[in-house]
Amino acid sequence: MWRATVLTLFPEMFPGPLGLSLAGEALGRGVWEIEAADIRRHGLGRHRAVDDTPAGGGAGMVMRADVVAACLDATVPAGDPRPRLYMSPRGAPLTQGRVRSLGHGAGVVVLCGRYEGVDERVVAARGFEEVSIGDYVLSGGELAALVLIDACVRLLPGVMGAAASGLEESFENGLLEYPHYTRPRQFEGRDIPAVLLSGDHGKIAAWRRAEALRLTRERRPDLVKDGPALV
Ligand code: 6GU
Repeated sequence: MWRATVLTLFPEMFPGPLGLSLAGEALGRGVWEIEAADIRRHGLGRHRAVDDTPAGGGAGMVMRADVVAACLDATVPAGDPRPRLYMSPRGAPLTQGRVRSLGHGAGVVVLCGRYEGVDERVVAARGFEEVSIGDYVLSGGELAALVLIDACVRLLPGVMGAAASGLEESFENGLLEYPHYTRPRQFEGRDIPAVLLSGDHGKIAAWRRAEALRLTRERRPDLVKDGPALV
């Protein structure tokens, strides 16, 4: 079974939203599982301290290498084949390709740090790879971990309603998705594009491809190989 182990100071955040809807139903059916390990349980002293002031000075606190290592070593057996990911805005950007490859594996071990970060030595010593979910800063890695796990879980067999529906969406074909419409036929004076009501499946497919390309050129020229949109 695909398994996510999350090391966090806020274990109550898991499964959180992943306990609802398609991911939550699949969790209940045993398609995947999630375990949140409380780093605080490995904290030091009467106050279970998990962080300390940065070497070299400066603002904020840094999570201690010994505490994070103790939590990992007590939670994840040596030889566990799952990749170890440290959620951090400094990390390599998460892509749909990486998500697909993580979804095909045994699962993930995810370390959530506070923004000031985790002592670099435990990241190196325990083989964590830094991963970011975008160019903005979150107050902790937990929301980023939920994003990463959601993206993986929806690709597992038996999670999405229609087996194919995970594959045609944005990024799986390198383009943004075409626009969707449903009833009513007219909404506040706006019609559904006539081609979608024509019953001509060849024309519908061609329209959708053209719209996907148009939207991608407009919004994400970086995704289109033949260069940015002409103005
Ligand atoms: Cl992965 N973690 C945090 N704390 N902030 C982020 C992020 C990750 N990705 C973007 N911002």
